[in-house]
Formats: sequence, structure tokens, C-alpha cells
Amino acid sequence: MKAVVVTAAVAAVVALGWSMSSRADDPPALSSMPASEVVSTLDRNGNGCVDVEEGRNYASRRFHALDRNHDGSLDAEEAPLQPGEGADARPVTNQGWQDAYHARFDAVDADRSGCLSPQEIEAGRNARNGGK
Ligand SMILES: [Ca+2]
Ligand SMILES: [Ca+2]
Repeated sequence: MKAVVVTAAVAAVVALGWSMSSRADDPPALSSMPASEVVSTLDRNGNGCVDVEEGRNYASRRFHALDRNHDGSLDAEEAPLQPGEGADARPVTNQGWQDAYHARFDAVDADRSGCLSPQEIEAGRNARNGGK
């Protein structure tokens, strides 16, 4: 019963996400989404959380979408610094971007399940935004 409800919700959010996206290839920015929507957007295998590969896939697509001048790196204009990132985090290459993604994933994956639940993402955000 719960699975059915979750699946329906995911389908609805994904459909909404696609229709709102101006370019289908442009992955949406996750920072403005509620954590539950982040998960439903990235959760391809439908297990209710964001696996390492699912997040990496997004991170890679996002990198290429942000790299507007296609020089293989993101400067602070293409990818504004996120909370917790120092000025030396830009410019960043795709490799550095992926490394940062993995570090963030590990930091957020509190139960070490290799999959990020909405609760973990929410907690990770609160921690990053200066929460105690
Ligand atoms: Ca998943
Ligand atoms: Ca660039």
C-alpha cells in the first residue's frame, strides 16, 4: 500500500519536473527542491533513496549543463559556491566535481547504507546551512 502511494507520488513529481524544465537535457537545480522531491527526481530504481550511481549520474549531467563555455571546468560564475565551499573550490574540473559529490554523499549518508533517504538529505542540508 505504501509502495503504491510512493510510486504514484514519484511519477507525479517526475512528470511535473519534466514539464517545468525548459530543456529536457538540463538537470534541475536540487537546492531549491524539498528533500523528498530531490529523492523522487533522482531515484531511478524506485527504492526510495538516492543511490551513489543515481547521484553521480545527476552530478555529471549537472556539470555539463553548467559548463556554459565548454572548457571542461566550472568557474564561480557557472557554479556559484555552495555553503561550506571555500573560494579554492572554483574553478573545478569534472573530476574535482565528482570527488566533491562523493565526499558530500558520504557526509550525508549517515547510516552508511550507500543510499540517501529524504531524511538524510534534509539533515545534511541543515548541517550545511549552519545548523547545529
Ligand atoms: Ca534509488
Ligand atoms: Ca566552464
